Amino acid sequence: MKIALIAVPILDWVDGELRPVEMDAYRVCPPYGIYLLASVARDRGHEVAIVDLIAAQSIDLDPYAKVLANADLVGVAATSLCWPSARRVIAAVRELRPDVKIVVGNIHASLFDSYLLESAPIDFCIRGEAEVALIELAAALESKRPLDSVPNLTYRDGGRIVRNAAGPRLSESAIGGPLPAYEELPSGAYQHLAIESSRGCALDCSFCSTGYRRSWIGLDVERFVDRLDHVRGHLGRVTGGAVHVIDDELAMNPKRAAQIGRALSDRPGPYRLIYDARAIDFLKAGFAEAIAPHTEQLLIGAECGYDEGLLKIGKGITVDTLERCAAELARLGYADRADFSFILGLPWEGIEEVRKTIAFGAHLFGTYGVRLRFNWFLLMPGSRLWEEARRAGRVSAAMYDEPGAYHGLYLFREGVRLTPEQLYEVRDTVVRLTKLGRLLRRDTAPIAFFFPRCIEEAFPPSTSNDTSLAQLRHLARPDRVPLTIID
Ligand code: B12
Ligand code: SF4
Repeated sequence: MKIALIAVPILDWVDGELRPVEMDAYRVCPPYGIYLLASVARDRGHEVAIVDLIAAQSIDLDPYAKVLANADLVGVAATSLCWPSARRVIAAVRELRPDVKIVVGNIHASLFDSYLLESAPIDFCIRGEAEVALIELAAALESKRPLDSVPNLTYRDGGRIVRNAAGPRLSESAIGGPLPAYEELPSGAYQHLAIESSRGCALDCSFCSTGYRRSWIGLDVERFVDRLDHVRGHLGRVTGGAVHVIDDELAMNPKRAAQIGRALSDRPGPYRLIYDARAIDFLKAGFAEAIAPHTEQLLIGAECGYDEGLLKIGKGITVDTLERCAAELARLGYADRADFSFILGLPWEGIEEVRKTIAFGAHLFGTYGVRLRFNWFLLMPGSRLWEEARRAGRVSAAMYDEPGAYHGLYLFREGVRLTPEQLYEVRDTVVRLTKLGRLLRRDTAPIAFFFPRCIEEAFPPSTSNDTSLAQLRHLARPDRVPLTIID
């Protein structure tokens, strides 16, 4: 069967035009899932074309007209923030090919299968892992078999939407099957390569939207390192020269992760890895020491600067864990390659909690030299916090249909409850900290922070204290209101 697999970038309005933004403008690393599924399907005898619109930085399908004209099945990947672009791409595919079967996969399809089938001109959604489901779907379509045996599939059957049962989770050896088709990576499009050493996570943090929570499968250490060596053969195609290990948390099993570090030390290298890991795991099983020589950059989800908040997050860490982790990284000489990522404005937070988080981050930066990222809380579909907001009728799947929701005022205000004055206070504090950081450290951005554009637009800092109500009263009773001078 001829299959076209499409990766789409996040688009937003910039100067009146829809353009790739955020991570998809920097193109940190390729969409691993798409390059992997391409290899899996080829391995089973299908002819696959990869349409990488993130690499192309455009959702114009003209260059792929021939591929799409010949496809029997078109697959589109969609995270929640990519769904607005995916909808546009799907509409364009439908216009070119009213007859072709379209399947949507990835996290947004896993979360909102029936909504997507009802609201977009698609035929199928595959929920969760697709290595088996996509192949089974292709086989069923080729042989015109009924679809009820395809695992993880949701589809329309007459007027009904049918959700087939999910198949078992992929085994370790299946996750370590064919390698992603990086021989097709457009040269110079991405900064780094991507690879997975494990899938899922043993935890279930309240803000997190990753798919396989409380379910973790790690590749055998030697199998992973062999795969990493194969993938590194494609480093010439990327600009930055590192490999992003895209696991939710690399050291979910710290003993295994330490073995990975040691196995890398036994091979020629160099291995320049970028990865996420929990603070607590750097304090176990010699992981921090073993992975140090292979670390290009790492991200630690520090989340809050106070224990009550960390308890509500549910990551099994405290501020003491974070402090000990920062100290360990400093002792081993790579604190300056570690980004401690904090969330500001979690649903239970007022200004006091946010101040505590910033102060704690500043302390880690000043004492141990770690880098800081301050991110605003965003209600992201799939998390327990999003589900709470949905139950309260504050968010819905439809809110992620159009570009711009990510930076929109509504979603921001539904997540972050600080007043505009408090938000400006936070901005001023972090900006002062950032200036100090630049004086202390030579790297350009030891502290990353952005101020929400929607707040700047809706509540500009220069807004005077005049209220519309006072003005109306002025008009109604001019005799009662004294002359005012507005600068
Ligand atoms: C690597 C990664 C990134 C990379 C992405 C690189 C790239 N160009 O794709 C970087 C670092 C750039 C990134 C950025 C962001 N990410 Co991210 N990212 C991940 C991460 C950790 C791994 C993704 C991955 O490759 N997994 C391994 C592959 C094998 O799994 P997969 O992609 O899910 O693919 C499988 C299935 O989904 C399915 N499938 C996938 N595509 C398709 C297509 C078809 C047609 C079919 C049938 C099936 C199918 O089959 C695949 C094989 O089983 C996930 C968490 C996770 N574990 O999935 C978060 C995750 C996807 N990211 C998330 C977020 C929030 C972001 C950011 C917004 C972060 C930020 N604040 O900027 C941005 C936005 C990115 C975007 N375009 O949407 C959320 C998304 C939540 C949501 N509801 O959308 C996740 C789930 C993390 C989380 N903990 O909440 N991310
Ligand atoms: S934030 Fe990290 S530790 Fe928590 S559930 Fe998500 S991936 Fe797991």
